[in-house]
Amino acid sequence: MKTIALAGNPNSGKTTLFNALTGSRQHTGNWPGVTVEKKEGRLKNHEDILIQDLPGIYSLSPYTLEEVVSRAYLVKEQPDVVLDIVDGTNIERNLYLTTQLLELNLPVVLAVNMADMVRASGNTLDLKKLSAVLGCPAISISALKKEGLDELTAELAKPQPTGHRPDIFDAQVLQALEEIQKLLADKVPPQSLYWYAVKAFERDERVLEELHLDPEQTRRMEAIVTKVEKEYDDDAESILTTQRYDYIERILAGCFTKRRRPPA
Ligand code: BGO
Repeated sequence: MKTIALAGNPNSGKTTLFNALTGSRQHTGNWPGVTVEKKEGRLKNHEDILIQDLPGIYSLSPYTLEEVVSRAYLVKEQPDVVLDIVDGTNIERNLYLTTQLLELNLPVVLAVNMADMVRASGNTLDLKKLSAVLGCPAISISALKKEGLDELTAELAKPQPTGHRPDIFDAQVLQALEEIQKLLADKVPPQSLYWYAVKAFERDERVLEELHLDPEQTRRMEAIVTKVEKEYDDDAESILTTQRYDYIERILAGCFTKRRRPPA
């Protein structure tokens, strides 16, 4: 059974898309140990493909129950594909989560939703370019108007390779992440090593707890992180957030065009 995890921001149209892709054949329950709704269903006309709906989230931080549930599923269960739905009318904010999903080393398919509203706004988004820079397929859809869903279904049914990891961080941060990966190499599954390194760099408490670093490893980790913090005069988590938004701004400059207003 191929499993597709459906991830996206709250209000991106995730429920509408889940219903459109699975029809009425859904199973609803709770995620283990928490009162967060868990829904799964079979992709229409593809009995062998399960769509696992994840709670709506803005990032893979450990601060809300929804974030904890979603990231635990993605990292531990390793779905075959992550279907990332983004609101095309709010692309900058929505791509923040995308930058994090692309670090999981899982194949990602991007569904850019609200195509009807993007069209009506007069703005244009070049999805070919977006797909090329992100290293994953990007498909324009309207979950509400049921546009682009056949193309999306066909993409989901194809074997999906893991794309390249986009160049989000600068040289100093990448150097630190390299060093952290060496430190963690025998502690985490190799396919998730980069994701763990990013989270350890951010001093993510849940990840640090899980890693059980000894005092010497903790000292070395701190030395790597504080060196970068001193260079930027900022805390590690904010450094990564800033660089993610800088990256999104850079890529959107190449593929997003705002409607030109006629002169008054
Ligand atoms: C309301 N196009 C448009 N125009 N709207 C869409 C599309 C699309 O492609 N896809 C979804 N929506 P959810 P999450 C609503 O409910 O699926 C709309 O949180 C309303 N409700 O219809 O719930 C969708 O699961 C009253 O809108 O998102 C929904 O991710 C007035 O986006 C909203 C206006 O979709 C969120 C909208 C009583």
